[in-house]
Amino acid sequence: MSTTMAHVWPELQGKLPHTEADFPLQFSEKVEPSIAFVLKQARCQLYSGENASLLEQNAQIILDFSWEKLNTGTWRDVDKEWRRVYSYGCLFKVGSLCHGEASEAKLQEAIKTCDMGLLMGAAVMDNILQTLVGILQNKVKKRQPGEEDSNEEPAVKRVKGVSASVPEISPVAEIPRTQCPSLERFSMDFLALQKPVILKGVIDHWPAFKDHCWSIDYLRTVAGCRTVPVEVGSRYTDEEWSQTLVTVNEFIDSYILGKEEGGHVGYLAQHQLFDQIPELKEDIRIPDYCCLGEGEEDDITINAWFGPAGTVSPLHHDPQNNFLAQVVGRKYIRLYSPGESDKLYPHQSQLLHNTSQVDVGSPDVARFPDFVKAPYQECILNPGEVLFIPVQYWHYVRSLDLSFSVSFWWS
Ligand SMILES: O=C(O)CCC(=O)C(=O)O
Repeated sequence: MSTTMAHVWPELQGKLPHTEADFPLQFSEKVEPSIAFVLKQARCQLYSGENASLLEQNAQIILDFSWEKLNTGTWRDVDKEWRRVYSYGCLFKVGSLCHGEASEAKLQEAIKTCDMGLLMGAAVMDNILQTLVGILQNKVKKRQPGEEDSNEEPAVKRVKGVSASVPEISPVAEIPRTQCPSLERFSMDFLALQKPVILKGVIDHWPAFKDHCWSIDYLRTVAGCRTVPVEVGSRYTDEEWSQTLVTVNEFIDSYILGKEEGGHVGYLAQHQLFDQIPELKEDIRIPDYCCLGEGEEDDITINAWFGPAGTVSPLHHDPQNNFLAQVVGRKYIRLYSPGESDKLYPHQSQLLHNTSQVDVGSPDVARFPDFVKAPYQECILNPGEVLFIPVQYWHYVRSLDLSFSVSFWWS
């Protein structure tokens, strides 16, 4: 770890209101007076700049108290006020870490603190944590491409599970491809009929292909020090499957370059990545066809799917239309129409009712005899191609290479 010191505080401070009186701290009565008092004290300490350790202590009280609230009951029922309080706690902690000279380790901790606020908190003060993390990210030492591997073979050669076996696609089951159809053609031939199709030539202009090709090195550069949630385990239906928080660099080292002991599979599959890392969002575009939906652009959910060869998304369906855009590597995808649901043995539980009990890669035909009777369509989705998955269509996805896809859920 580098011990370089950075004077980052003046730049961060420039993004805060000029005076303490202008710094907003308004909460509903849900927030107890005792914690509201600590918030005010922390604000005063942030502006007086006299005692960073007292500020740190108060920030920690705010974080611990609100963390407890965030982890009580189901996430859906957590009051947004507590998510706001948590964000303020993160903001005060960043202030305490970055006062005076900040070591590389403190900068890294401040970045992690911002990310925790962005992931678990609710936006406060015009999403100030996003602004601050952008500044901090530019101050930390970036790993140069290949830097960590100076005595090893190039990273790309060590990528886990390169060249997983490529399944034969039966010509009768193959999902059709079409070259950049007009909006009208797509609407009439595929959307209205709810027919899957692979669109070619519709994302070639994305900066992710033209300007900064997405690669391990590029991800390290734009997001290496950022903390993100990842899924650990072969598939989300497995008992031992879990979620954890790691930096993008740690994820690449452990799960992409295979330094993780025990052959665990890790999948960076999440919807917040593009909000967290605006540089990545600038590299993609919402497909024009989404305008055929009734929702607003803000209602479109954009998911990132980044993982090594062999990651599997079990057979499931979603409540919206989907454009699954393949940026890096190839994926084997199998689709079943909603009409086949009774042959696919959905889980009984409310949580997994959209997921089949059948392991498509190795189906237990004795337990699930009707599964083999269900007709399906399949494809190998190549970089630059976009698969239209109509709403409620069952899909099973297995990456054949190191893969990065982006999905757009729209209605
Ligand atoms: O790419 C994957 O692994 C899964 C994609 C998916 O399930 C989706 O976009 O809804």
